[in-house]
Amino acid sequence: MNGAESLLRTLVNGGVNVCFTNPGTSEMQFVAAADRVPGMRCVLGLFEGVVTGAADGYARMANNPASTLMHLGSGLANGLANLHNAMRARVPIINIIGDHATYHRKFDAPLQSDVAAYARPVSGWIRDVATAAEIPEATYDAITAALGPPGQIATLIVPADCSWNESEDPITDPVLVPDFERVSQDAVTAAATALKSGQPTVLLLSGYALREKGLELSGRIAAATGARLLCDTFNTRLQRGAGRVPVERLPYFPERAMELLAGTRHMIIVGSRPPVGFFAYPGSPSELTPQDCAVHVLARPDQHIVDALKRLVAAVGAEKTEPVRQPAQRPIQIQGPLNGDNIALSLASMLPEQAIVVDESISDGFTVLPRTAGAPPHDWLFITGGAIGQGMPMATGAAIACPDRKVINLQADGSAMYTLQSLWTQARESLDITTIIYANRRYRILEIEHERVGAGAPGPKARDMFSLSRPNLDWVKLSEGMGVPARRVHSAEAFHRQLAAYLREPGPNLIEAWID
Ligand SMILES: Cc1ncc(C[n+]2csc(CCOP(=O)(O)OP(=O)(O)O)c2C)c(N)n1
Repeated sequence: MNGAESLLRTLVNGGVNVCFTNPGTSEMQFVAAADRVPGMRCVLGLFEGVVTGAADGYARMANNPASTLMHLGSGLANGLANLHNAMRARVPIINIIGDHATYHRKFDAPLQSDVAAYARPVSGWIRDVATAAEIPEATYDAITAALGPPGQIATLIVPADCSWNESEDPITDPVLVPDFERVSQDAVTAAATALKSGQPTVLLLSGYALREKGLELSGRIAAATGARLLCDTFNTRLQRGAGRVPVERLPYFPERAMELLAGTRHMIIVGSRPPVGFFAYPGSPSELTPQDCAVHVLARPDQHIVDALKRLVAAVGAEKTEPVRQPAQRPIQIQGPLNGDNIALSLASMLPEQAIVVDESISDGFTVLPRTAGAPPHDWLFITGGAIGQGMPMATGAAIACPDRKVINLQADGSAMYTLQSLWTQARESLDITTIIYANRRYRILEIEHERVGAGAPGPKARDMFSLSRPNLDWVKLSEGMGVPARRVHSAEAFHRQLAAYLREPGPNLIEAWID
């Protein structure tokens, strides 16, 4: 068996069953092995940003890593922005990067590059294999490394000769999921003391604290002690909706976040970090925690968050306390201009139970979270690292992880243009995704930021750099050109009707919401 086949079989034996691919010549042995090895679903993406973003979306929903297959340094470099987002989301991914044959590297052929150097900033683990024989063990180690804790990107660089040379048998041992470290009793006691102090206290939640179990425990603590529940602005996965424990999100703009935190005397960090501004602005601080607020770290992201919360529930005597739950609420009247808020209301009125919402709505989505709070239970995926072009790939990966759930991609048009090839993969794989394009035809957030950084009102050149008109993008044609049915709508009523129709049908489909 050659190295590529042993690699593929070790992945499948280790429970890695999906590979998002964009192969080249140095990955041909892997491609050939896919035809011999059952159990690996290979999903082609037509740009590496699609491949890596899809692997992120998959991991968030499957709680298991997908693999990617990319072509040398250039292929990996194309996928880096979404690997950055995935790294910030702390999800597991196994990158398989083909490289030139070991003996070919010294000739500096055109595609020669320092693959490890491209991989380093986003990878928690890298191995550049030197022989075919070491491939099975390196692959097994990559799976273990990716699983964390809490979850990280493992990059395996595979020279072409290591792929085609005779290798060892694939590893069949079960993958040992790493244990998450339990937090110290001191950390639990310090948090409990703060909560019992009677002073204004916030629990800042992230990671697994935002899944149902973590929220339930946090809700008990909050109800028993009067503490407030907050979460980061951009989260890997937030489980929310009617009947679940609601959590307030830290606002994006630092001054709003500081207003929300004003008066807080204790901040208990649960899988998060003390909050900082997304950007710095002239004259405003980077750190958002009030100066007289004590910060207590209950659990770091790599520690056992749910166990820490359980122990904190016990320490504050909240075992029998009922948390406050989100009441069910559906808006009924939607009319007027087509804008972000009306789209939010429409969505809230018909969001299907167990929907997965992939949110890259940027400036038109400011009200969508509060509006949908009382919809039936659903999952919300955010763009975690601020690198735009994540929404469409992430929706693609989430739909592959959860074929029985409706995926709704709230998608700003400028960000959509980075990775719109995702639509083709969605069509080819028959994924049940409804994409809502907020066609405001500009980089609206940058118009806002231009003022906020103190540069004043944008002049003609600046406005031109924020405009997506001249020509306008035709999302119906773009979408249909990649096999995804689409409709353009100009009013809130028409949007509402179209969304209802598309949510009834299996996707993929796309609505271009023309926002004036
Ligand atoms: C990879 C990457 N490139 C560039 C940016 C800078 N950037 C942030 S928002 C934005 C424009 C977003 O426009 P759009 O998606 O249309 O949303 P809108 O602002 O109109 O709501 C840009 C270019 C970024 N965050 N990430």
